[in-house]
Amino acid sequence: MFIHWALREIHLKLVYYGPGLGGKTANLKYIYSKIDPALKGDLVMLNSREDRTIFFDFLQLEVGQIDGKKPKFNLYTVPGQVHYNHTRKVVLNGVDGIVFVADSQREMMDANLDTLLDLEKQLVMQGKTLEEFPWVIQYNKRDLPSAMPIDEMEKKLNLYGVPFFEAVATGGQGVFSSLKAIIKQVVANVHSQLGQAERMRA
Ligand SMILES: Nc1nc2c(ncn2[C@@H]2O[C@H](COP(=O)(O)OP(=O)(O)OP(=O)(O)O)[C@@H](O)[C@H]2O)c(=O)[nH]1
Ligand SMILES: [Mg+2]
Repeated sequence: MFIHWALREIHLKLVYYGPGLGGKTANLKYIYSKIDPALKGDLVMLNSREDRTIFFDFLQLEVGQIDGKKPKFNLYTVPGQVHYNHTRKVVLNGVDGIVFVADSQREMMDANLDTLLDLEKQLVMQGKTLEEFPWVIQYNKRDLPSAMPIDEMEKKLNLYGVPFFEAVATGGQGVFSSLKAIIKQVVANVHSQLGQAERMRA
């Protein structure tokens, strides 16, 4: 979280995290295509020639008000490919909320698990834990024939019973429900942090 007191703006960082090709960039593309231009910035995508994210995607949204301040949600995706570990760490720095985009295809379950463990490790390095941090799970690619049943995926991935959503990110199904749910969690969290920040400033 970053507070610009003069402009009365709060910047909050949401990161889409998950295995390579799981559909993180597809989420941002869909959100970008549906949001009123007055409430969004440009969609910045840093891709390889094969359309894989090599650094991050970025989109800024303005959403309502928190305690008289304008919240700006900065949405990022990380590169899912295993060898971009350092980049994920950089993008994740200062994160306020996470949408974990899992790939529902059965053959991707190991990659989902490895990526979730990797996420937990990165959070611990920032002094946070998955148990206490705002995050939601999006089970993406529900349209594919090898999609695992949700309750099986839940048992493997949803260790802390966080909100979860079924999605087909390319068609938009589940994209806004996931986004709204993470915003809700982050806003609830911010209220308590804001109180502390105001007191430290006084
Ligand atoms: N069938 C289907 N395809 C999807 C879905 N979501 C994404 N895709 C496709 O999967 C491929 C990868 O999607 P991306 O959004 O680029 O995946 P990513 O998670 O950003 O991948 P990295 O940037 O490499 O980490 C693309 O060809 C998408 O069109 C989905 O729900 N269903
Ligand atoms: Mg991507």
